[in-house]
Amino acid sequence: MRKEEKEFYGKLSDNGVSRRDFMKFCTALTATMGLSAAWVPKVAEVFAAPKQRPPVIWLHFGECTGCSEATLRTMYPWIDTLVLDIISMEYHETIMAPSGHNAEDVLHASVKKNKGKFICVVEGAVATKYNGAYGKIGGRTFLQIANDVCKQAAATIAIGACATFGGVQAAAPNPGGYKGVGEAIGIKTVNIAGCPPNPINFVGTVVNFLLLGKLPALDDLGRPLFAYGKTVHDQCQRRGHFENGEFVTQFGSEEAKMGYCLYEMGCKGPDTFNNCPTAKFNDGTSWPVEAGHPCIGCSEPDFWDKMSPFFETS
Ligand code: FSX
Ligand code: SF4
Ligand code: F3S
Repeated sequence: MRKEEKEFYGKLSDNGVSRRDFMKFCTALTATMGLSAAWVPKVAEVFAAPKQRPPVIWLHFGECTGCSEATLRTMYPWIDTLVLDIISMEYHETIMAPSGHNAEDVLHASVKKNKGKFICVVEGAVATKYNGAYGKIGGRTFLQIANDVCKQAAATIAIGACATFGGVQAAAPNPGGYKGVGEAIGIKTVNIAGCPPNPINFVGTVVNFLLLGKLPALDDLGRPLFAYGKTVHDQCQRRGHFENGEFVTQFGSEEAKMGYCLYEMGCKGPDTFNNCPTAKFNDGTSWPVEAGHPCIGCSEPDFWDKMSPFFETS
């Protein structure tokens, strides 16, 4: 084992994380990325002995910060350390120390220094009507900031329903003309859809880039195929009940307790592409349907308008 790997495992164990826990995480991540088990040691190496630390500038526009929360906290308590070790987080309003003018200075300096080399992560939707007047930071509109920053990045990753397709801000009547960042400024983005998305799909995209030197293959909506290649319905543990015509028609009923299919309760799993049933949330604990709630289609464009009413069949 190389010196830096030894140090890495020492650091993990100081944080109460065993090598076994870490390998479990790498195995889950490798499987989610659609790679064979033979890749697990290589994936572990990306964290244990990072070869390059790409600069990342993380922007916030119209959103709830749930995507940052999901990425930095809930998956594994120590994921934030891992993620921050493999990238160089240059700017992120929620976790950086500077504020006000100092924060603005950090952003400008970092874009200048890393021009053409940094990965821009965008969280939140961009207001486009009235020259973007519905959303501003430090006197500049989201639209101006996105145009200035994203267009100088090596790649832009849109994280969450808001940054990818506009999210709740873009729901009718959408007075501010909110859009996903790609559509708002006319660039191609990698879209990690979901409200919030599963952090493992974001981490998988970054690790794919570090391991294979390229971004993952995408569907026609810009979503990585490894995560959004199949419908929720096709991977759902309740699918057998669907095929047998065994449905829940009331929450709290015997059928609900028996884990019957939630289609009659409005489940949008058949129209929704995401890996929730296999990747699950919170360290593989559960996902909406497993917890008894129908899928509301949160990884699909315009789901607030197109998938609602959420508790009725479409
Ligand atoms: Fe949007 Fe992120 Fe929904 Fe929130 O910030 S995807 S509102 S859960 O989390 O952008
Ligand atoms: Fe499909 Fe939803 Fe039924 Fe699962 S609960 S089988 S996703 S309709
Ligand atoms: Fe979203 Fe449906 Fe998964 S609501 S979190 S895509 S189960």
